[in-house]
Amino acid sequence: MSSLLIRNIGMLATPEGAQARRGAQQRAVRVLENAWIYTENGEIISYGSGTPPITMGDKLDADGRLVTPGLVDAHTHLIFGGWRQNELAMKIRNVPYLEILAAGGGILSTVKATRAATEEELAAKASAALDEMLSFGTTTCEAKSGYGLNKSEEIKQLRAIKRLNREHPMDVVSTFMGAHALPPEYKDDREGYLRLLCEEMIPAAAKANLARFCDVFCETGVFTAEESRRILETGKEYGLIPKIHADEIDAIGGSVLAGEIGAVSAEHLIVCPDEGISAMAAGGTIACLLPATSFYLNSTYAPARKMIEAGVPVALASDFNPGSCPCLNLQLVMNLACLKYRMTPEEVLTGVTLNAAAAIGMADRVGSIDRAKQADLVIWDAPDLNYLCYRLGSNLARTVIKKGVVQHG
Ligand code: IZC
Ligand code: ZN
Repeated sequence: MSSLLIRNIGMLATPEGAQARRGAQQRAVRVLENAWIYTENGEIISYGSGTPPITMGDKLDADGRLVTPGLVDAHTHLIFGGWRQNELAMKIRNVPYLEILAAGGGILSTVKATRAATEEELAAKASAALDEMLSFGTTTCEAKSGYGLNKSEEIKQLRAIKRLNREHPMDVVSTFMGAHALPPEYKDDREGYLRLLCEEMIPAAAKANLARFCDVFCETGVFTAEESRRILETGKEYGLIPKIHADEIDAIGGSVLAGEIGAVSAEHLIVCPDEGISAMAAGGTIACLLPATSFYLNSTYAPARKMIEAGVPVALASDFNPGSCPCLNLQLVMNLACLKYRMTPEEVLTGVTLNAAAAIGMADRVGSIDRAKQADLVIWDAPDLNYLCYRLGSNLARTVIKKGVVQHG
């Protein structure tokens, strides 16, 4: 049996429970001072404040620092070939994201580079990204396919995700996103690609047990709300839980659809209309917000306060991808959520832990410091939660613990 006692914790801060927290509950974070946590075999056994009643096992002195649950990154496009630094000059000249895509760049340039790579190469590259994420305090993440855009290439990406989940300490949750763009081969045959998605790609991904979720890029020039509904309903038939990229650039009905079909989460929501917020509140959909993408696209920011006030649980994620957000650092996402969304540090902590875990079906195992949850923990170079959200541009993750084992620090 392996055990670990973390003692001398200056502040322990965690949301509570195994479900997404909404409204005022999102900021109801449990805070203990002068605390300790005891773990065995990768699970949290007990925690409290004052002198720990346990003396056995390995010990770690937090030296008066802040400890939180490991961060959960609920939205990444982790698996891809190449990068897109050649698009920076266009971005500086204000060429819009959708214009770069329509000209065959953007996602489609990453599709080319991803198709040219082997499963092993994709996994090796993503493994380095996972190492970096761990070093910033992320202990669980989601990863999407979506740069293959045909059956075998999407399966190749999903298999790379499965391999990483097995071989890397990070828990990696898999999402099928064959509906990320129309592939060049189907440029003049939308119906042909929709049929390929619904009749071959979704069934293949689901039957091989390679994905838990199905996601669609519902956007002008990509997939309409009606097409998105068809794809996500098909996914549901095969047991894939719906997610949707909605209202990132244009509001074309994605958030309303998310609520209507009971999507577990809707992503981006930068220009989400009021009716989308009501639909998500009614449908129990989590708003998965990606403020580093707003920053990187030079766009506006999602109406997070309105969402919290309407009772929509807000999760926060990186959106790590080679185009609109080449960023792996959730600490930066936390800064931006405070400053641009006007979320409090307590709301932000719930957004990057428990609500993010709920958005990827992991809230029963990770996302809070609770008995019987995984011992995924971060000791921060910070005395309290305010400090963690206030410092900008440093990596404050001092010790990162995954399933009771120190992985970084
Ligand atoms: O590669 O541009 N928004 N999909 C939807 C992305 C960004 C990823 C990309
Ligand atoms: Zn995305």
